[in-house]
Amino acid sequence: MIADSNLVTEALAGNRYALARLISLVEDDGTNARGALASLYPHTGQAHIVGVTGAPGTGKSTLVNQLARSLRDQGTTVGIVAVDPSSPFTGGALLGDRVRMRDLAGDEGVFIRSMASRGSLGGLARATGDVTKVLDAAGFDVVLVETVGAGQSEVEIARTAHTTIVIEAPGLGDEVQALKAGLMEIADVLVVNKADRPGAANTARALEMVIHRHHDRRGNGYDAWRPPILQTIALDGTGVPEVLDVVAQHREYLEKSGAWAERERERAETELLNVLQQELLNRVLARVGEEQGRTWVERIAAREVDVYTAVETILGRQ
Ligand SMILES: Nc1nc2c(ncn2[C@@H]2O[C@H](COP(=O)(O)OP(=O)(O)OP(=O)(O)O)[C@@H](O)[C@H]2O)c(=O)[nH]1
Ligand SMILES: [Mg+2]
Repeated sequence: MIADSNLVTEALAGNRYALARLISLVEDDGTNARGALASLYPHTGQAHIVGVTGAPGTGKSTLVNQLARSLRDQGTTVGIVAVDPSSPFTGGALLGDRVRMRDLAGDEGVFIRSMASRGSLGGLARATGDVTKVLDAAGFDVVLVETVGAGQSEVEIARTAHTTIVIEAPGLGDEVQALKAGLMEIADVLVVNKADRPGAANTARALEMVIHRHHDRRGNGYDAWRPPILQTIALDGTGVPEVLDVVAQHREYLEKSGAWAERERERAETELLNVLQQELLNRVLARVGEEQGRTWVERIAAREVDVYTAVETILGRQ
């Protein structure tokens, strides 16, 4: 057994067992996790964090698997975080995970972690960010983060990546699926997967129109990157090297334009606000106490007091 206090040292030294334990510790949060995160944080900031998001079943897991294999062929080490929130679509994810495990098992240059669903989506976002930090600190060159782009929280997770790949697939509906989830906003690279299926070219064309209209509206600030649209067949790897080329180009663009530093600041700000919000809420709730809290809820529901007056009173008492 390795003591919790040695986990960081061991994990950073390349001990995979320690790394797995450290990730579990961080996932579960708690006091020990905070200490571990504090000591590993100075070692973060090296990895290229690449988010892979899109509607359920578009082929995210299959593509992540292929991207990881191609990166390994280039000698690049890869951490993978697969977020699998409790959803009715987990069948595909599980299949994808199994495929991935088999292909990449036994390779020291790859570390895969599937995230269990958390109590809350906010908790999931926090845990994903922290696990990504662990893999970054452990020295993986690229960290691929797979999230189902199905809601605001997933969009938020994707926003913490340096490069976000949004995946579409033909035949998922009449409209372009990603539009609904607001994923266009965060796409740095668009991939139409399942290009072996009919309709892929149409999907690509539809995306082209939308993304370029959207891009032109963004004006010409520092964000001069036009998200390229690529087609892939993740099942056999067709188009995957091209995706990696574009991802590398995006990294170069970020570094040269100053957008890399800008994204780091954005991430720091989002994290600070999220943690501050959560901590303040926890502290206030702890002081109010469960019983008092319930009393306030009852009084608001009974129209004895409105919510603003209630909050003013609660905070005034701190
Ligand atoms: N025809 C075809 N099928 C594909 C392709 N890529 C993936 N699939 C299949 O599509 C299904 C879903 O693939 P996954 O990789 O699990 O998709 P996912 O987006 O990770 O799914 P969730 O995690 O459940 O949202 C699987 O049956 C894959 O084999 C492709 O390029 N062509
Ligand atoms: Mg999946």
